[in-house]
Amino acid sequence: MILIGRYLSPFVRRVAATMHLYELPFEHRPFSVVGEDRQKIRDANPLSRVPALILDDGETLIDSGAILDYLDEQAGPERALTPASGGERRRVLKLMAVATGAVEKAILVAYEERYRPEELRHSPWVEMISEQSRSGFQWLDGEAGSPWLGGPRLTQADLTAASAYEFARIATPELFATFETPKLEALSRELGELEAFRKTAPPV
Ligand SMILES: N[C@@H](CCC(=O)N[C@@H](CS)C(=O)NCC(=O)O)C(=O)O
Repeated sequence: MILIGRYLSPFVRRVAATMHLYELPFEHRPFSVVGEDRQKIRDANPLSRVPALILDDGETLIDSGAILDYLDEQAGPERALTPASGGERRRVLKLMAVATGAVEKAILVAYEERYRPEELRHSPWVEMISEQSRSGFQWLDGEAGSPWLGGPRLTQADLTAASAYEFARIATPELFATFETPKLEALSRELGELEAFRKTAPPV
């Protein structure tokens, strides 16, 4: 399999960490969504987004949620990091929805700073999306358990939340200026103990 996208992307990272944990070998092509690799990404995904996963038979999967669904299927119900049903599944899906939502808003904030000229920025809009991101990360911090978010065992919620959190700390540190996130810090440290997660750490 071939995984397209840089590990700086929290969406690529959660897929890569999951593949390492499931011991599914893959070739990594760290193409960037900006610059000369854009066409190569578009060849795999009409939206020019990462991640994309090219399977051994040539089929290409896009969107990290759909890719994780495929990987869970490959791992089988015993090893899948997303619980199969019931309240445990609903909780993990909710945690993942908040984590991906919070980081999507952080990405928008980063894009505002990176791509929009300062004189064209509309500060109420930037404040609105910043607040959504902050609120998501604060909520996650309140939910974090000991050590895992979803309870006693590691789930996809942990990989997703830590990937999202670590990205936002790098790309939008200003979002965290007014509150502490001790539990997300602890989660990040705990996952850092796992080689499968550690080796997906984006270069800083
Ligand atoms: N819902 C998508 C989001 C993927 C996404 O937003 N990827 C970013 C990189 S972090 C990207 O490709 N951005 C380029 C763009 O959307 O133009 C997923 O879960 O895979």
